[in-house]
Amino acid sequence: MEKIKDYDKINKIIKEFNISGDIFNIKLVNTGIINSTYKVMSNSNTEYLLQKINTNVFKDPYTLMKNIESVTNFIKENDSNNDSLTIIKTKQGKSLYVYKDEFLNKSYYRMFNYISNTVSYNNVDTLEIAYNIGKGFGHFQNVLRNYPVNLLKETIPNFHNTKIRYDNLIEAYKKAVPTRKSKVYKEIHEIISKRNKCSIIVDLLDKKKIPYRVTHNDTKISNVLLDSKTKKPVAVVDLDTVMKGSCLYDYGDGIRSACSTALEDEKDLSKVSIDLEKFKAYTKGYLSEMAPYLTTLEISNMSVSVEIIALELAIRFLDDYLSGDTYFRTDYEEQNLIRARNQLKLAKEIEEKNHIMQNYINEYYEKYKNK
Ligand code: GN1
Ligand code: MG
Repeated sequence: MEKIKDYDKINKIIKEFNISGDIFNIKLVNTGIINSTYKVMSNSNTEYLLQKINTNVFKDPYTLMKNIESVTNFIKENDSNNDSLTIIKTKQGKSLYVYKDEFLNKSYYRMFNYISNTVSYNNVDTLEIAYNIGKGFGHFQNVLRNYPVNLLKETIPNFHNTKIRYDNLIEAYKKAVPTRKSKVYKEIHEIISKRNKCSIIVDLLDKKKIPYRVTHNDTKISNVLLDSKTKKPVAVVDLDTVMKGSCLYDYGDGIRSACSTALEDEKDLSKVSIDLEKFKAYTKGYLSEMAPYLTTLEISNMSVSVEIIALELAIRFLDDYLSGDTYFRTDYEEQNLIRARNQLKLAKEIEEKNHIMQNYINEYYEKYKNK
């Protein structure tokens, strides 16, 4: 946890929300690389999360909050096993508080309850945790199977459209400053050689060969809260990107996040690979929830989806590096380039293990499909 720069301002903003008791403590939580998050404790023993929405990324915060409100209400009504976020309204009964600075620039804040007796992880240390994260995201998709997918608005258009992400990267490369352009020559060529992979899932959706489902779109491990004692999944959080999409992106991104042997910005590429034991555990957890509902084409594309999402992340990181680091938060000059190289290495490792991975997927599918 870091020190808070604008303590007085944050303190004032928190008071705009309908919290119980008085503010006792505020801490900056630094896990995401998009929004800024603060954990707020009140003297009535209740904990909250305050978040400033990054409007550079989420252009329409009101639509975003409507999606979240609708999905969390649906989960609460239809899921007796798991919990979901509760939006804490402002004293005016709104789901967003708009802060205006002295130049009348607006920033948007929202608040959630903090789900107590839960933990979240940035690394998967045990197979039990990998299984439970897979199960948590699988359960989320399972519960939302019957949610009318077209009610959801697109909070970030073409978010997991790997084809468009690829085209954007090529444009960014053309426009980039020479100093940065000269550093990515090898990576750009590697990505170009994999161009066909970028269209696989998008084409299946476009041609209606696989269904649109309610998807989370940011299935990193820290987005499943686990029970602190039993380590069973309790709730899925970070619902900003809940939209319609392919379950393959969620599954692939979950494996990418839970089963890489190194952090996303590890520089030593020899450390970056995929941990097959964690992969098996996550896949088991996921399929124990979703196997009965997936189509044959979804199943047969599961292993390649992991490679595709790693490639997509490499593309997005490289695009941001070439465009001057305006999207992802960076702590040092070449962090986005390092992240891109890391994800390309991961994609290569996954490609090599593709058959082994798909065999396990088929095995667990058979095991759980009739449950
Ligand atoms: C961003 O901020 P965070 O960590 O929740 C990004 C994801 C990436 C992830 C990579 C809205 O998520 O798509 O996978 O970074 N979220 C958005 O670390 O772009
Ligand atoms: Mg996120």
